[in-house]
Amino acid sequence: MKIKDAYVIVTSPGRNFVTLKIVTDEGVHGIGDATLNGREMAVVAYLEEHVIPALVGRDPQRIEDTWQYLYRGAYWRRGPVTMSAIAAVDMALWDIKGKLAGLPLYQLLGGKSRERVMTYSHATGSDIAACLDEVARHVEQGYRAVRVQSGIPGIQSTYGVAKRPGERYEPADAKLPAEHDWNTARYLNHAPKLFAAVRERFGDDLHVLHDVHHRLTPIEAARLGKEAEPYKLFWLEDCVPAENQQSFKLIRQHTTTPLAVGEVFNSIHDCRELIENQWIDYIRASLTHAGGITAMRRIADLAGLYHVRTGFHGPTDLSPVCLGAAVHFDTWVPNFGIQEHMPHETRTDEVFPHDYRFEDGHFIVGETPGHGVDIDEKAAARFPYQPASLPVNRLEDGTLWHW
Ligand code: CS2
Ligand code: MG
Repeated sequence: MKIKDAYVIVTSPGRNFVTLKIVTDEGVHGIGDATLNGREMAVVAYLEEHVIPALVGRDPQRIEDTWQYLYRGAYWRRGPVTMSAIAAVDMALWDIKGKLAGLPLYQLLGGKSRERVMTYSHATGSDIAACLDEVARHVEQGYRAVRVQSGIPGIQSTYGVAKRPGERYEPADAKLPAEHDWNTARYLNHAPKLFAAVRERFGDDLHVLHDVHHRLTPIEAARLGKEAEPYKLFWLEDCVPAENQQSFKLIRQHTTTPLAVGEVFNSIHDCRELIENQWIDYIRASLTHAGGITAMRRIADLAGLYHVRTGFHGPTDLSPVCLGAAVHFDTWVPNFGIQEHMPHETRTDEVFPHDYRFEDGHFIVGETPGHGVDIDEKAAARFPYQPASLPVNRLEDGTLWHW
């Protein structure tokens, strides 16, 4: 069997998605997600210029060899563009392997470790009261775990909070980034009040999560972790930028608040020290950005040795293809923690028909062979690419900060 054809489909049903489709000479096809939010066309070029020419003619069943060929064979290793491209190939080949075997992906990985996959979603509000109402709405929908973010007095634009209810918090339709403002002192004074209010209204049973989005220094993160302890967070996410993995050592020495990190990671090397030193509790890398199922399995196995559990990134800027594959992975992985779930728009779901289901705060995996997600190319063609940028962040004096 040989790969006969491979091509990239870019579609924007609400936001941009990059999908790789691989077709075999026996007519079986598989798809993979290659979406890198705000840098979509760089991955398209990488796939079209460097990956697809190497795929045509290869045996689609040799997933491991193809992964190594694309990783080692490029000489230039790692990086989000390369690893998203490799991930898309990997996901599509696992999809094909499942179809050839007549088995859903979770069966190929080792079968079910659980019946359903716990998810968390986002409650955001312009202030604490509005955020609490959003938490209530999510609890009514069945969520057992909710991420809470609220506007901060004195800061105009806060991470995770849309300008108006129902809008996205990440402006996605401009070539140049929007500029946000940031003030660490105001944030640090505000965040514990939000956690206290959530616990007071919803009691102890709800899992409460919070995303700092890389804004703090290690000692500031340590202070927040300590002050959050009475409110028993499920996790504190991305409390510092993690290029310097040692930062987490300092935070860990000061607080028992569980720490999650990794949505911008693209390889096992980005998280090795964090995991081996048990400085974190949840690893958040995604199948799309960290090299696919083949690579993520190694990260999860390493994490398992050190009591670190998975908490995959699942924002709307990853396509249903990534989410579908993640639900299979989550159903199998022994050291599963939680799965992020930001519901896709209806038009996105229409472009990507899938068989995973959301029920009572959990995902239920489907039984379709492969990862169970396809692309309707006619529907995709109705939504052309829209250049889009993530925001940047500045301090009050104009210094560029982390967004
Ligand atoms: C966020 C993301 O889901 C999360 O935890 O941090 O929404 C993130 O801002 C986007 O995925 C950026 O592309
Ligand atoms: Mg995040």
